[in-house]
Amino acid sequence: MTLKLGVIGTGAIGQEHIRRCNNVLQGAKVVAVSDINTDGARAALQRLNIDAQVYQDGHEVINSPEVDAVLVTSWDPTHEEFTLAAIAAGKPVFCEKPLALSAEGCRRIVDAEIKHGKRLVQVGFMRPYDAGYRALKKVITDGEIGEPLMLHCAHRNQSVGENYTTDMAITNTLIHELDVLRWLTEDDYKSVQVVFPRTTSKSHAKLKDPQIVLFETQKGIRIDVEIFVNCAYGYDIQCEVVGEEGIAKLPEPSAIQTRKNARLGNALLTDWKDRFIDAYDVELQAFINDVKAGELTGPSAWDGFAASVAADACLKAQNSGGIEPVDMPSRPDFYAR
Ligand code: NAD
Ligand code: NAI
Ligand code: ISE
Repeated sequence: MTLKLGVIGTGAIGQEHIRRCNNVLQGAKVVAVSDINTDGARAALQRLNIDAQVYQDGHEVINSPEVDAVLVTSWDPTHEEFTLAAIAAGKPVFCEKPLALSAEGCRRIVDAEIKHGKRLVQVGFMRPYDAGYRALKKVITDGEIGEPLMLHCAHRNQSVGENYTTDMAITNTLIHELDVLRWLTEDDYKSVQVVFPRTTSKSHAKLKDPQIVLFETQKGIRIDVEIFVNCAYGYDIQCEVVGEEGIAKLPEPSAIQTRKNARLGNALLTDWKDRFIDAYDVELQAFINDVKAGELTGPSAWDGFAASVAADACLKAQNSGGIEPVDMPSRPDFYAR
């Protein structure tokens, strides 16, 4: 059986996901799309040479009898509404991160899913599917570096647009670390502080960039994450784990080394699409397979909620300048691992 997908939002990642579902992955095809920019949606389908129904509204996609499962790839503030609507329609939904803009919004999704009685939501946290992060986690769980004591991380984007504001460094960018570092350390955050170094001249009035986010976890691990979204030089994700017996570092993406003009060089990537291209393939194939098997196993609405609980504390810390607690409720049995 081919799983028929509806995609809400045909922007950068929407187009990437449509392409991979139809041309790369097995067992699914996109049959319906919507975007507030309907012409843009039509143009995207034409460019991708894909024949799918274009609807005016995301709710029409969700409720179309032709659609078995939904991908939400529209802007962050729309995720909660469409995910709740998919749950109400009883359809599995893959929602890009963040699941909602606040923990309160994620909680509404968690409550709706529990009321439905079966998992329907997978959040687009793709890093646990990345081969590098998986290898890093294995080194830790195999005990090769002893107990983790400190993590030094960086999340750098080449540049962002004028609509990207100081809070989005947390809700749109750091949200990946908020998820993957929980998964990597099998720990929860206890408190957080945000400090602002001198702002780059490449930023604008509504964005303080870079930012440094400092966490303490329940086990006492100290984590620093630099978020620098106008770093200019490339797309760069770093994660170094300092343990009792050694250090483990996320591998660099493979790149050809050149020797030219008396210089030794390794090209760097510039775009998240390329950096995590394989991880996106694996996460969506897992979603398709799990929907067909009748049981979702990837990043859950609870994982989306957990990341947003930490994000809320980070937003508070951005404004207070102080150390803010992260109060994570205990995991309901419904989401038992
Ligand atoms: P984008 O601006 O290129 O695309 C968003 C699209 O959504 C636009 O075409 C817009 O017209 C459409 N849209 C907005 N509101 C809508 C609505 N109510 N109904 C239908 N369409 C609507 O942005 P993007 O870079 O593609 O990001 C989209 C989402 O994907 C964001 O939530 C972002 O956080 C997420 N994202 C995730 C990753 C990742 O690494 N997992 C990478 C990029 C983006
Ligand atoms: P696992 O299969 O035991 O799952 C780990 C548990 O942690 C799951 O119950 C899940 O709810 C939770 N979890 C998943 N992603 C999380 C996240 N991002 N943050 C916090 N919690 C998270 O452990 P395993 O095998 O190490 O898998 C880890 C993740 O990678 C899972 O999401 C898994 O589905 C996914 N994965 C699956 C592949 C597949 O082929 N099915 C391949 C690669 C990754
Ligand atoms: C974008 O939405 C993503 O999810 C990328 O992975 C991240 O690096 C970027 O900062 C976000 O804007």
